[in-house]
Amino acid sequence: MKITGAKVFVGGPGKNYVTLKIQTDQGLYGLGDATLNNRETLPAAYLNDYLIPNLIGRDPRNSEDIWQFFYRGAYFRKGPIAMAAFGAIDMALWDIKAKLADMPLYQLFGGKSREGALLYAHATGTDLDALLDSISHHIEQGYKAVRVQCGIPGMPTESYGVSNVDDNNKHYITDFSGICPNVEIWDTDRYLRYMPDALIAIREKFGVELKILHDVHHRLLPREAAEFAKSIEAVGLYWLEDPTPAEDQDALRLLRQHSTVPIAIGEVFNSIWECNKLIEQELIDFIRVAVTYAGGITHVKRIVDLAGLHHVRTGFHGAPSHSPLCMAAQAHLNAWAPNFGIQEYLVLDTPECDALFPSDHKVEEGMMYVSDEPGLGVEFNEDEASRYSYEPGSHPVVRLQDGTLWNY
Ligand code: GCO
Ligand code: MG
Repeated sequence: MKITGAKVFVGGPGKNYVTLKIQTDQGLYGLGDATLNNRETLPAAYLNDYLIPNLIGRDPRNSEDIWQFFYRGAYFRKGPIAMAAFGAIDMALWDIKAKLADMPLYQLFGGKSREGALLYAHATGTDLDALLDSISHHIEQGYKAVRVQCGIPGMPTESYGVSNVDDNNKHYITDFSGICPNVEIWDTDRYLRYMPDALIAIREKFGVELKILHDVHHRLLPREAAEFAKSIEAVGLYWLEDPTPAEDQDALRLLRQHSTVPIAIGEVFNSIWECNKLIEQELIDFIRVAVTYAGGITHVKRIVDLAGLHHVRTGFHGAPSHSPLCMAAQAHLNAWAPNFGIQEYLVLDTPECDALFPSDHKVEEGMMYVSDEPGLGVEFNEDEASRYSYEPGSHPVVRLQDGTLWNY
């Protein structure tokens, strides 16, 4: 069996999905996602210029050797652009392998450990009242876990993750007005004074059963993160996400010394070499990598297995920028992983998205049910794809009030 060709498509309904289709001489094809949010043209160029010419003629069943060939063969290792491009190839090869076996992908990992995978949705409000309404809206839809992000009084601009609740599905992460980012202003003191009471109010209103998550988005210093985590112990958070930028991994020890709040980190990581210390030293409770950004199924499965040895559960990244292909790859891992925790999920199933990526993966009552179709269980409609093209967009950048650049 041989790979005969591969094509990259960039574009989608309101998002620049980077979709790879690998064709074989047996008519079977595989699909993968290389969408690196707000840098989408770069994995596409890496695929077109370097990787696809090296794929032609190879046996697609040798996904491990192909992964090693690209990873080691590049000489310069890791990095989000390369790993997203490898990730798309790897996903597509596993798609082909499972189609050859005529099995849904999760069967190749070891079958199902659960029927449905717990999801969390994003609740958001420009103030606490709006956030409480947004949480109620998600509970009415059946969600048992919600991430809560709230506007902070007196903060000069909206904080991370806050959007107008009238549009719960709004993709607030990307601004499509151009390639140059907007500036948001951050004030740690206001956040530390306001957010603990807001979280306590949320717990009081919704009771003990609701799983509450909160994303600090790398904004605190280690000492501040320890203070914050200590002050919200009574809330009983399901997780506190990215309390500090995780480049300085030893800093998390301070947080651990002062609090037992579960910590989730990893959405910006792209290899096991950024996860291994946090996992092996048990400095985190949930690993947040995404199958796209972290080199595909082959590499992420290694991370999941390492995490399982250290009581660390999965909480894969599922921002709106991840295409249904990445979410499908994660759905298959979630069905299998003995150390599955939760899956982030933002509603993708607009009619336009469904038309581009038809599938019967299902979301019901805050749970995801994996498709039983062979392979990843997602199709790609190339006629629909021809309606879309790349649109320049950007993340905001964050500055302190005195102008100092901070962490988005
Ligand atoms: C999350 C993340 C995202 C990121 C985004 C950046 O927890 O879902 O923090 O919202 O901001 O993926 O591209
Ligand atoms: Mg996050």
